[in-house]
Amino acid sequence: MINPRFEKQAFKKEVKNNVKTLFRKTIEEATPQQLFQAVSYAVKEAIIDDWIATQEQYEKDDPKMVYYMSMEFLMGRALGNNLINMTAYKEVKEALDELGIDLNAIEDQEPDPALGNGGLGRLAACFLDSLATLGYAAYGCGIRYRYGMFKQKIEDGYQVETPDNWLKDGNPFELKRPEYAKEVRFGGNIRVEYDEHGKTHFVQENYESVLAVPYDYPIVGYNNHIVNTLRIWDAEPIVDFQLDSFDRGDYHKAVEQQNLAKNIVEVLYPNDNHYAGKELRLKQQYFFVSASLQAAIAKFKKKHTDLHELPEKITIQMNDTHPTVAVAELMRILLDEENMEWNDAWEITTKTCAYTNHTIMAEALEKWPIDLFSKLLPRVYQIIQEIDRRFVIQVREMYPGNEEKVAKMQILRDGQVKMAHLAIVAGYSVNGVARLHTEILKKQELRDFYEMMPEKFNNKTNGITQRRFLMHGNPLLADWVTEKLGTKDWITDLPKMSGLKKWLDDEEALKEFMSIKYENKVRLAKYIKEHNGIEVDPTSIFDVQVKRLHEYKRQLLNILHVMYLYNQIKEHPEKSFYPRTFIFGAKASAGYIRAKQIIKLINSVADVVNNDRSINGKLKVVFIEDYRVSNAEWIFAAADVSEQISTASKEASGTGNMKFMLNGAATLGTMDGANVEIVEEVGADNAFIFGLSSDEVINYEQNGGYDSRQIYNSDPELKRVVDQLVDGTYAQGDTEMYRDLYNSLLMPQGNNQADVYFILKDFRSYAEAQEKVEAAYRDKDRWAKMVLLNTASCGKFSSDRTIQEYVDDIWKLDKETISEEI
Ligand code: 26Q
Repeated sequence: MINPRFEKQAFKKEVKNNVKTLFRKTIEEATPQQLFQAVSYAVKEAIIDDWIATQEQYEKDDPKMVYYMSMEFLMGRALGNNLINMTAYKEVKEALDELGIDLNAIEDQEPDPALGNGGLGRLAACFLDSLATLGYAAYGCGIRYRYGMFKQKIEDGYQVETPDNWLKDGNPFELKRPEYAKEVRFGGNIRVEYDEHGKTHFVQENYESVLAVPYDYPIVGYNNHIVNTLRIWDAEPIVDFQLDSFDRGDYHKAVEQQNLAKNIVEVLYPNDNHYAGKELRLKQQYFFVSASLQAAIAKFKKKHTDLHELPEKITIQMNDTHPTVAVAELMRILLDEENMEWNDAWEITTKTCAYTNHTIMAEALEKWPIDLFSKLLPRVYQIIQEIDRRFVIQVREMYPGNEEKVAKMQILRDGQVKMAHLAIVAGYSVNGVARLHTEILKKQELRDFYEMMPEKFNNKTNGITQRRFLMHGNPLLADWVTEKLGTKDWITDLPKMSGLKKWLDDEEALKEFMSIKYENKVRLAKYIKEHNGIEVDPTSIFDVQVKRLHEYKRQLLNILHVMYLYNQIKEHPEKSFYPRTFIFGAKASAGYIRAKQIIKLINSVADVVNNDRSINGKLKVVFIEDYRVSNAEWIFAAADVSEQISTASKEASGTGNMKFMLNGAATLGTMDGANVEIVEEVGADNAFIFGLSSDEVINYEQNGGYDSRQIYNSDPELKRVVDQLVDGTYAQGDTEMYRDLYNSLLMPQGNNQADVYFILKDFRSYAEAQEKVEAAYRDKDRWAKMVLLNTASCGKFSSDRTIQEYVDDIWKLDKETISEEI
């Protein structure tokens, strides 16, 4: 049944009216941005009804809820996605057509909400979509950064960051909720008081504080009238600068609080998989965690009097260690504000909090200097000391005389607060994000904890939402899938995709599948022409690597191979070579120099290769500027080859790999992260696997690395490529521009041998896998089957499956349904 608000005449009227009341304009006079606003407010009208009904139903049923705490939510644009989940996309498109408005152009007016870096933030967004779609009560809790992930410009081949002022035109989907504001306190000192019963109380004095003000975003479930909430917090000064303080002579305090409030939520840290021990980052963490917990407890207390029941009604999932201060803050609230005893508070906390690990990269582990931590959060620090003291007693009981264990496992050690240790000790569940990753955690990184508390450890292989990454990003394929399966079930039940296997031997179907891929390549080629000015051939192989730029992800391996191919083509012009387009998209953290050099190198190679007439356009290299959720949707749809080439053991899961698979691309990858499970689903013959295994990598690492010089000296073609980094070929004669990259491959790195990411070691095996890709692609029939089989085998990788596993094994939530009539 269609929602009456989306009924064509009614919807058109609403849009017209919105343009009038918001902007005093007619449709014809309004700018595209104004039309976006007017359409979005009309959509929000419809969402609000369901939102209210959902929240009333939750109020009535009182289901157990999950609070998904995350520093990042990489949501992507809301308008198109909301229309899809309300099942109103086509109706609205038609209604707007009748008004002479192009929905796609309107969607393009929406700034991409980029409150996240990459995989971890996008995973949080997919999880919210799945939670609402499956009918589970959930809150996303995060920060309303004034500036999200920076916008990337490429100037002269270099990355230049510009601020992402995503709120400048206002956000039609958000709802400010000042009535739920909470105070959050920082710093000062703790005074101990005793009451008349001799009980101790801890009072924070001389603190600074800010007001956390929530903004709610609707999270629309697919076709089920459920609307959950993403609650992100803004900071405001508590004292009103202009009215009170000046008069009261409190001018300095007022300015300070104003600054504190402004600074806290100013900007997302653009580090991905890298820890920076900045005080402001810790302030951000405590700020949103404290506000979210206060709100959660207040909500619980509206219905319940006994806090011992808290774990039956709420569960808190910590997205990596970033919100781990939650365990101590929950203890603080229970002890100091609710006057509970330690043992009771601890039991409640350890039944409520759970932790997801997203990385084994040592440089990403959060370890806060005790000095900084205890000054900023004095009471929370005292509580962590007590947690640590009791934990050490436990370790000593279990491993008498083994002080080495204590040293390895302690929360407070070497002048640091080790957040992962705190999360594991206080959490009731610890999970990794792909099978291999969880095994590595258990056997290596977190081995001591696993041995002491094996029952906490479990795996939850990541997933992605097919609503955004197929329905919205690739409507042609989505419609084709529905037609071939004869049902839309796959939209909420992705394993149904396996039904496509019956078309594997149907030539007509294969042709249709490939012509949809072709259309999507044409669409991307147009985008590339518009944004990069580069002409690419949609009949060439689109070989794509899009993800954050990081050494372990090995974009350098990819571009070195492009340099190698270029040499081959130049040297053997007679050899047949299937035309290829290598597409990159990646942001480098602003301070990550080597990552930025790799971006420059890719652009330099692109310049040389794309402008060399002698190779007849056989090879093209494109660096897509400002890779983000909105252009990602188009890129996945257009890819033939999915580059997933991290050093084995380093990529916890990867989720881009799943988005490519869903859209009918073949994986070219190492046996790392979720690639292992992708190959398991699609079969080894339908993927291109190369390189060292994670065991081999770990083994080398434990023995100080490997000798990259030996490979360099014994493989002349590879040597030539590496030397081209410093012979000026790609630097207009400058031999120093890429010296550091060259050194990284051949010179010892600190205490390690050279090439810590095994690029030269894996090069030959990568080049061979690339040859197999080319051979497979030439055989049109074989290729079509292979990529259709990829789409047909992607069922496991829906975030719906992942969320159901979290619910069954960790969260134990109650399922909710909302009736049709509203
Ligand atoms: C930590 C401290 C201070 C500043 C920043 C950070 C920080 C920020 C972001 C540390 C790590 C991240 C992001 C990590 C991340 O995105 N990890 C990815 O998570 C995905 C979802 O599970 C996996 O698929 C990827 O394999 C993993 O790299």
